[in-house]
Amino acid sequence: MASSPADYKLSFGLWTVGWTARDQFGQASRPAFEPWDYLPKLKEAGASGVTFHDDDVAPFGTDEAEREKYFTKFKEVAEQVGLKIEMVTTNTFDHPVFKDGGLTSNDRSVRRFGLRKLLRNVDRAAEFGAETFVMWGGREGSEYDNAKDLNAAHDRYAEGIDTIAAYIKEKGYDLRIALEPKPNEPRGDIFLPTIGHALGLIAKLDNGDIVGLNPETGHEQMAGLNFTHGIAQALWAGKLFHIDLNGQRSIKYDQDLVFGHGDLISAFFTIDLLVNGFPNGGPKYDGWLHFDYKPSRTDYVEGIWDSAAANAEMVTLLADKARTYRADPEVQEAFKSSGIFELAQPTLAEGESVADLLADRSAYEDFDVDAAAERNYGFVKLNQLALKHLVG
Ligand code: GLT
Ligand code: MN
Ligand code: MN
Ligand code: MN
Repeated sequence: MASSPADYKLSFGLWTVGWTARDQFGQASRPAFEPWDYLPKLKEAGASGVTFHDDDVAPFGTDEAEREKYFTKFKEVAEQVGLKIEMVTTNTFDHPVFKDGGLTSNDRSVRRFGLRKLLRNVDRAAEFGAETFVMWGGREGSEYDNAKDLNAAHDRYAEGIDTIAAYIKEKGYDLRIALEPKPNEPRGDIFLPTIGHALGLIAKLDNGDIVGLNPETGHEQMAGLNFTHGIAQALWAGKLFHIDLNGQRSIKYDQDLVFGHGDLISAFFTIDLLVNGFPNGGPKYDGWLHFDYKPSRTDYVEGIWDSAAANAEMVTLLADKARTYRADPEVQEAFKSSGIFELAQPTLAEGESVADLLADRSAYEDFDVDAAAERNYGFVKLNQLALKHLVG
């Protein structure tokens, strides 16, 4: 039976449907509405969760009393509509004060201001019951390699994240941090450009146990990388805390298309992994499927809701196909002959030592390399089966 959006934990950033389509070359092509005005339609589009930056709800610089009114109203409407605020993130990129970064600016007073803005929003996230606190450091980086002491920059980035993580623990908040990598745009080069770079930094943190990742489809693809492989490594490391699904066509500016409207085959395997898990079991994602896309500038208000619904529909369509693909006996047979299950078998036998391996003549001296080289792995056949399920 066909699944429906209600079968998944789908959520949207308020800044996605709320984007008025102002870009580098042109003014807004759509009107802006009040933050809470988007919520009923998001629900209708298939969402059960919503996320926001502090400044999406109350504009930067709004005075304290006014600010609280905005947040109270937003929370009230979200509750009425039945949308969970599952993640909260902080805008440390829009205001020109952050032009050289929020946590890695060369200007120490800016870093202290950035940290305060982030900590204030951690309190908000906890108050609103969010599970995840996303940190996308879009302005952390440079255009010129001599613009920063790169060692100090990494020290400051780690210091900032560790300070926030320690604060979460000290307050006893049930909240985890998810770092979002991106290779470039708006900075010429952004720190933590890929999933792998972020995992490397997390491993050095004092409070890295509550720090993981929020990978975005298009951001890895902007770097020419394989998104499914990336989230697989994050899962393997126990660090896939959240995910930003969208579409991107090759290495170019950040397109933020509807999920599946970029590399469709990759989107299929992404959903296959997220919904079905690894073929041999192992860590499985059970978090939110969060869309971080932009309704195209050529669409007007109606198009916001067409595209929001398209994201949700892509997940249901791909998930249904991924399930029948896995359940297909022919696919399972192909998995078997391609060695998919064999890979789960440890290379050394249980209790076998390196000395045992070295003494095993069948592993080397008597190993028939020519016969092994003639193995037909059948990966093309297997892939064709997947594509038959995808387009069939
Ligand atoms: C911004 C960015 C996104 C991030 C958001 C979270 S902000 O829109 O382009 O990829 O997920 O800060
Ligand atoms: Mn993006
Ligand atoms: Mn994103
Ligand atoms: Mn984006």
